[in-house]
Amino acid sequence: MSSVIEDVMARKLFNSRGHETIEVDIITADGFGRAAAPAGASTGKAEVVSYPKGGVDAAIAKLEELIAPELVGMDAEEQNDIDALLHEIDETENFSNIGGNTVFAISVANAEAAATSYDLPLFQYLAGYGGNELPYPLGNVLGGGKHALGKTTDIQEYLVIPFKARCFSEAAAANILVHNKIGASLRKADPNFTGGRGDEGAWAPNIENEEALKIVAKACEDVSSEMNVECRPCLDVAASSFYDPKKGVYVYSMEGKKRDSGEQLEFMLRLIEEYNLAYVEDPFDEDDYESFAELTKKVNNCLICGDDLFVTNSQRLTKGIEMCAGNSLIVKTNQVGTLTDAWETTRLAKRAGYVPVMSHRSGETTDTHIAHLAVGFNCPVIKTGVLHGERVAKINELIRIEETLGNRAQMSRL
Ligand code: 2PG
Ligand code: MG
Repeated sequence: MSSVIEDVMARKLFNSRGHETIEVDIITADGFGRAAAPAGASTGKAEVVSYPKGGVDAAIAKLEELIAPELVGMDAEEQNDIDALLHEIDETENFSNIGGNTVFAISVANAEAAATSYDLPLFQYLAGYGGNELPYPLGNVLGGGKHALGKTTDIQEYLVIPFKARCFSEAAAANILVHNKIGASLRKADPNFTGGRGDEGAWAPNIENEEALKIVAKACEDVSSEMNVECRPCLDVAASSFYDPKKGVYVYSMEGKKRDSGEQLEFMLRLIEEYNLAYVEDPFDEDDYESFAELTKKVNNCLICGDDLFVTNSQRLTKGIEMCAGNSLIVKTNQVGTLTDAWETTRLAKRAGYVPVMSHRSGETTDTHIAHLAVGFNCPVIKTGVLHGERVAKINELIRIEETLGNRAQMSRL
């Protein structure tokens, strides 16, 4: 069996928003890997640059001219060396020369090519024999912000996590039931609701922020008793997207209200306590480590997660750990570029007791690698949508992984 790289190819595809994206194929002597890059809409400003000037076409040209000739002949098993080479070829701090999404697609396709060279599924190749824990699915059920059009919630995502689910497929079914019940409640509350959804398949109603949370919390409660699980509501506030840095306020347009940092902290605390939230992502602006630390200190039994705050970047996470800002982080490999970088940040998080949450992006393809990365990196939670084909693709892949593991499979310990 040989994992020596024989060919590297790239093509232009479309993502779930109809935007262009890059897909890479890597062929080894005995294996094959293929990965397509996702795209964010509410991106953190410290993320790497997705594409060089000229977009996907320029990225493909650079891959063909600069990268592929270097990769051919290398061993796909040497993931660290390959990822280091990508940094070297790029020569910038933020992959602005060859593009973070080019790097992402190469890095992930390479890992898969190495795995298949040895007839292993990617999750098992990444984790060795230890990868037998399935993550809890954190599913987006309602929202707005930058992921929907028109008048809808300022808070970007209302999500559900089904604790105490006995297996992954039961967890997925619980999230779908919560999504369905919310749809029914929204139709009851507003007969004019046409069933509109945002980028990730979550309902996008014209409703005030706390009203929405009430509906989500009630659906969680109902499903918890019907299915004998413990569904808890969660939020991705994506607060940077409605923060006005000049005035230092969060602008809640649905309520016509503005909140300064102190008021935002009080508001978040109240929502966490009143609705028993299990998880709150990006409750403050992406540079406000202090408020993250304040909130983390005050909560009990709630994950305070940094997405735009950390952007899967080990330096930003190190600062967060030093300041005790948050207790969880989002892992989106294309925020940082390579698999090796994402793995290093995940390991750093674990050592510091932060819970890593493997995550999709709002613009996706049917690529299912995050399902494998969640299990392979041993992330206790995966954030992916509940409905829409490109979201369900990840959920279905986890159901297959659960089947592959057979009676070794267990839900993660969180
Ligand atoms: C987020 C993500 C995914 P985007 O903010 O967490 O839900 O959105 O991919 O637009 O950054
Ligand atoms: Mg987020």
